[in-house]
Amino acid sequence: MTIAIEVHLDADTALQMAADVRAGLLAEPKELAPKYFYDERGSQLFERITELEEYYPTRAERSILAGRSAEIVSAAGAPRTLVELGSGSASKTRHLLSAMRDAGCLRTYVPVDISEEITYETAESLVGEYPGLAVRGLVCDFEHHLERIPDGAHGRLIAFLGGTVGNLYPADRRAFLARLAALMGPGDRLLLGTDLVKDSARLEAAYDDSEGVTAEFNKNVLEVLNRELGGDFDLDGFEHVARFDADEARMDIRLRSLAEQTVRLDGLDLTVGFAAGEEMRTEISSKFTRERLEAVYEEAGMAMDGWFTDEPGDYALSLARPS
Ligand code: AVJ
Repeated sequence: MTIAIEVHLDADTALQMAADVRAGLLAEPKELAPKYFYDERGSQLFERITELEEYYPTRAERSILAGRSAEIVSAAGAPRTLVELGSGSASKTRHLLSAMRDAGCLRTYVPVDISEEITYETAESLVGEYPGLAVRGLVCDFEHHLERIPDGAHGRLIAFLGGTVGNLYPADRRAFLARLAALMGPGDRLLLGTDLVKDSARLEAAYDDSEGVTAEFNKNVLEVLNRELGGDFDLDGFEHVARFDADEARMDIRLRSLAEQTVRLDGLDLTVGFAAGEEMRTEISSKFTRERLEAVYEEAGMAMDGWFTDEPGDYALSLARPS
């Protein structure tokens, strides 16, 4: 069979969200997890963000893959399997798949994504574009089902692109990378996309664009809570805040309550108050340096094995192996 896709989504997902949002709204300060941004509208808004003049990371990552995939595949030891965490429409992945095909090593693509529909669609198009390719997809929340990734006898390249690792807090990031390291064999390599530290004006513009798309994307999480948890958030009662925290080397993204207000979530049987000016964090997006990333790998039981940046040095793809 050319396409085989396993689905691991369950009733758990909804319960998890309810528990998670309740804890976040009762915490001091309040906080929501960035994974709740991405309903259909949120995913569309993120697509628009990637096309904004100010938002450089997606273009930077694509330019590295477009120019250096052959080098990356060779440095990774000509793997037969490409695993992609958060594969989506796999638009940037084709550069890696083509380089693997040209190197004669391409056998299997393992997309891992939360969306069943897009995973099937992508699998169908890719088997058409790469004759002989086997797709063994996984539909799941990869933070929970990492251990279900199929083995690969001849080396796997595990790609985690888009800078999403930057959304994890240091302790969660370390745990996640350590779990990855534990399931990697000596011939496997991680390919990780990370945004790099740069001047705060450019960073803040990338997360607070002049068209207001990022503000809309941020507020959309309230719409998600209204729909999924029976909430009555008034989106006009909040404003988008995006600041670079230089001490922590990360963007800190929040929603600020414009007035004192009360929000009811029937699905949680919960009423929460917001003070005027109160800020609720919705995302962090960490920015790295090469040295910092080396340390991040080391504490997770990996070692950096390759470093590829775009021309201006805005963004990096790095390779790492289990140590
Ligand atoms: C796709 C999660 C990496 O952190 O830059 C873009 C998400 N948030 N603008 C990022 C995002 C606001 C993005 N990631």
